[in-house]
Amino acid sequence: MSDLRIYGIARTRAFRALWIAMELGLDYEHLPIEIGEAGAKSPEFLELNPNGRLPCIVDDDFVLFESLAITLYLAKKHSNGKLYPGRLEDEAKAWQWTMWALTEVDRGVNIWSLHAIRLPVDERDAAKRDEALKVVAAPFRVLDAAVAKQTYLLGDEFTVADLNVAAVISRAIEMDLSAVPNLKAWLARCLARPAAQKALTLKTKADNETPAEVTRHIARINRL
Ligand SMILES: N[C@@H](CCC(=O)N[C@@H](CS)C(=O)NCC(=O)O)C(=O)O
Repeated sequence: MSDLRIYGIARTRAFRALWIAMELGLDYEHLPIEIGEAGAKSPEFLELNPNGRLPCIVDDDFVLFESLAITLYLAKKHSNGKLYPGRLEDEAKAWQWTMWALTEVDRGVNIWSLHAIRLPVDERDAAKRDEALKVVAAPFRVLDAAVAKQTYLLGDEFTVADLNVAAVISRAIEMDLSAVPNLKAWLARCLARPAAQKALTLKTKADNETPAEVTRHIARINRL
């Protein structure tokens, strides 16, 4: 049995943990548990993550929740200065972009994808979808400018900063991104990486197998 266990079906934010694990070539066990009573809200899982949310990892006997804390931890532990920056300032920039992704664009992209793509057509709310586009427009221009002058967020090399931001906004690849062409090219570049493609294959399969009532439940419990 592997020392690293990643909990959460790939449709959820577990995608982020799976992507970094594949990027780092780690040996891991994936437990694709669902949200809700039988999965993330079960007594056994609540022992690991009392939030009852996905993902969570167990690394040997170390337990960690919060998807982007997981990617930062695994990158720092295993990347030997490659995916995880060695310089203090670069490390701080990786934290900056990680927190930016969570606070500025995570919710907006999620709302957009539910009301543009994932909910059954007659249950989508065009007003919520359009409002979400307005919410992400300004931060997307900031990201567009950042990757206009260099290939990746910290320079010439792909790092965990790119992985975190690209993973958070991965569903935006289906938006009309013509107003932010540098962001569009950068996102496509990040998602074309072999590890991202492998994780996306799992995510797309899980998306396609998700019943409408689960998507409806996600929208309702998160007030999206
Ligand atoms: N900030 C957390 C959010 C985790 C989260 O909301 N996960 C969703 C799936 S993507 C979940 O488990 N929702 C079920 C629920 O809220 O009951 C993270 O990034 O890990």
